[in-house]
Amino acid sequence: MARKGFIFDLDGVIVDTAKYHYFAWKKLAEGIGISFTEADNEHLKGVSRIRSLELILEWGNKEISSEEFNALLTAKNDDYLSFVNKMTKDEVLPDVPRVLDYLSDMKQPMALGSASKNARTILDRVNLLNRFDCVVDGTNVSKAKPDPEVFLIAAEGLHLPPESCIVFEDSLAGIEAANIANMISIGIGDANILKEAQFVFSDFTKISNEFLHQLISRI
Ligand code: B16
Ligand code: MG
Repeated sequence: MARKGFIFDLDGVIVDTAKYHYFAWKKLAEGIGISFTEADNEHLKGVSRIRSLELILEWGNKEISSEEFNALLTAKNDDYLSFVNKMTKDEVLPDVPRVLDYLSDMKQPMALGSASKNARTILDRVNLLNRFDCVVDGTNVSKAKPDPEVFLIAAEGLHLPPESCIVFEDSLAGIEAANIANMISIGIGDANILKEAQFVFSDFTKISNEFLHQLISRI
């Protein structure tokens, strides 16, 4: 059986932590007089914590000192973690466990490739930390998606060339990163948004074991 590297994004692919980011960013933004909607939150998916705050300040036309900037980042993350710390394995998105089990049975290497600095904490909360051969997160990368760095480090960690890797991503920037890395990009979400992905599925319930088998077998 061929070996392929299966790389999973975290937020929006394995769990839906976007809602917790939304609650925490909304509290922060409104606390400094900037309105913040769910539509605004969409633009922060896959974007690093620092860049997210820069964007919120740009949208609100607000300038703050670097001390205040850092204090706000800490407060946001504390809020976010208060939600994360209550997560259970029931929050793993539908059919993710079935896909991980199938790929394990097929002896396929698996990695996590996320922008989040909290990725290990979240995986631990939902009992999935030991399912990945390699975890690359916001603590390992210096360049944000669409830069392919996160996925290239994951491929290296799996000891596979990028062309043998397959990426599951919910963000446009992540799909771009996978394409630039020369990996197969699989969008999880809306096909009208994730236009650049090679394949798009609304969620993992639509991804059959037969399809996974074809990915493993293709040259
Ligand atoms: P943290 P992903 C991303 O996760 C989120 O989509 C994005 O909203 C968040 O700002 C980013 O992680 C950083 O997260 O504040 O926990 O370091 O989709 O790359 O798994
Ligand atoms: Mg994501």
